Amino acid sequence: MQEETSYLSLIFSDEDSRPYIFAVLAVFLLTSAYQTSVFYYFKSEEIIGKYDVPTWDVSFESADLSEEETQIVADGTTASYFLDIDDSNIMENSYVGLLNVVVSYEETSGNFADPCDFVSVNLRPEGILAQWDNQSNVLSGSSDQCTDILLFVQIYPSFDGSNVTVESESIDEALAHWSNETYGRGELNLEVEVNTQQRVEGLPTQQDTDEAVTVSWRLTTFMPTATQIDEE
Ligand SMILES: [Ca+2]
Repeated sequence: MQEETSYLSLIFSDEDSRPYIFAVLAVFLLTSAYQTSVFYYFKSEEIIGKYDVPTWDVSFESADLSEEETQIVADGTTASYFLDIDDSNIMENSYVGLLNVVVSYEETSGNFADPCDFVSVNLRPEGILAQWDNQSNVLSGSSDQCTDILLFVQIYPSFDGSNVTVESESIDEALAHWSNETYGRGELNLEVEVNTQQRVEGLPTQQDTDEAVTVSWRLTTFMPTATQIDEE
């Protein structure tokens, strides 16, 4: 250390070598300044590029709307069950995502060993704007075992409750795809047909003339929110 200091002071004190040293220093400083500016130029380009279109995490707060209706459906007839969906049952800033329906019944004739009736259901693909052609839909079904019949309709395009990532300039733009009120508003019509089955046909004591069928509608609505994802 002592040697180095004396060596440097020797150089600096040498009048002849001073200009040379300053020239080398100047070149060094200029070079590093250039490199720094180049680095920051491209780096800033990269930063601007990254934040040019922000990325958003869109999440959904779901709320289920349930309605239940029981009708006594006579043998050999079809009954209609209706579900009205409008501003009175959809919360503000909420949209209609999915519909699940459970149709249930049991043997209620009271007759000994009376087999379950044959119940078939059909949700008419009309009345509301929905993804009626979606492959996940189950619009009809039947049972003769007193088991539940499950139906499903995809109403809002690509909504399944999971978060999605979108790139857009603003929060409004990020939510634009998830803010369409026209989906799911209107009236649905589920047709339920009952055909009773009896243990012994024609016996007055074994008459089974109707069945109580319960339709449970469960409508999944959602409220979307978007949060900007800050990338490091
Ligand atoms: Ca029966």
